[in-house]
Amino acid sequence: MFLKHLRAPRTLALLLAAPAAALADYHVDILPPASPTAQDAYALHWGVMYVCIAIFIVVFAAMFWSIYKHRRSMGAKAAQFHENTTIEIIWTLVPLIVLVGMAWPATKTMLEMKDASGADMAIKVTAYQWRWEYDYQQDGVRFLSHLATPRSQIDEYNGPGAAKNDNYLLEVDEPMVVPVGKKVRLLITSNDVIHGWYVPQFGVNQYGIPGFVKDAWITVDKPGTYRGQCSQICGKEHGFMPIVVVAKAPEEYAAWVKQMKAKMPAEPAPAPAAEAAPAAAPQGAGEKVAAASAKVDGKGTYDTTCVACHGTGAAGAPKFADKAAWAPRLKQGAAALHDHAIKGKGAMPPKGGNMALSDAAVKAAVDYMAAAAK
Ligand code: HEC
Ligand SMILES: [Cu+2]
Repeated sequence: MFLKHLRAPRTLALLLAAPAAALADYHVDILPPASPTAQDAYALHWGVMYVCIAIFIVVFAAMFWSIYKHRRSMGAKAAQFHENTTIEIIWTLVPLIVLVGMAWPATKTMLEMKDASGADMAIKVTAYQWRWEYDYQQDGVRFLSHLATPRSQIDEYNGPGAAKNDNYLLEVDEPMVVPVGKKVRLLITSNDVIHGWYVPQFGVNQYGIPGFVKDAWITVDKPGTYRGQCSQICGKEHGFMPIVVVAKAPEEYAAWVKQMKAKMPAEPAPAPAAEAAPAAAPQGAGEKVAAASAKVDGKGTYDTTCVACHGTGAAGAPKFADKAAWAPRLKQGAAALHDHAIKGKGAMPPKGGNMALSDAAVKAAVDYMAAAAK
């Protein structure tokens, strides 16, 4: 039965033929836990597994022994113990004790997972189609984290594509960084659809739900890199929004905060009144809208929204002022570019993911980017 489920019999043959030393690498287990609640979950996983194995052995041993010992050829007569109160109490109590014995520690762990009180710091995690934003509540650092695997490794329309990286689809341009040994509270939400912040080694798999803020917590005990993925089917690029968390010693973390702060864009200036006008204008005020949108600030929109990807060329976006990257795109003409920026194209989300932007603001940003690439 089990063999039937092996992908290819060849795998089995290889495993059997491999020397024992090589086999040492093939242990079957979940990833090593790296946070207290993950440790508890790991202990529960194996604890419950041992209970299951013990029950399996006892039940099957009793069954096979009974079948063998009381077989018909030995002239066995079936014992009659209908309505035997003693035995009914025993076979109700034993499973009850086993179940409560497992449920008790499981419930304790669940409650512990939900208790983010007394945290040393908080990070607001916002999911977008298809990237993550980390907003450090105390340290004032805020950034987007995108898939870093190049598109050329992903697309296989014309053959197998480029050679894949070791951490293919599990690598980002800007990882979330946390200090080791500190209790970090995560405030998880979403900007569009339901996503899931899932990092197996932390034992955290929390939905990000638009309009709700859910919390979770981690205390990473060892410096290192921990990887995960969005656990909800959140749209066509669902597989392309990995999570990478790097845990650093507190001093290194402080240095990272300083470095990130230097990179942060200045606070955006308050939106000029003209930008609010198109949305507020009543229907039929066509002329006024046109006049207002003419004043929309393309550079301002670019600096607040589009720069996230186009500034560095993250996730396959044509880089700002990179003439070679823009040349073939500019050939499509302004109308097509406007349309693609508003409706989205490939890995580019509609309006760069900022649905609060007016169409005019997006068009102005496209014009600004196009002018810089000419
Ligand atoms: C999440 C990352 C991201 C953000 C934010 C983003 N873009 Fe893009 N953009 C991309 C990617 C990726 C492409 C390449 C899409 C493709 O051709 O498959 C792209 C392509 C474009 C193109 C070329 C489209 C074409 O037809 O070749 C324009 C124009 C553009 N973006 C404008 C904008 C504007 C304006 C903003 C800000 C309002 C913005 N982008 C924000 C990722 C982004
Ligand atoms: Cu998602």
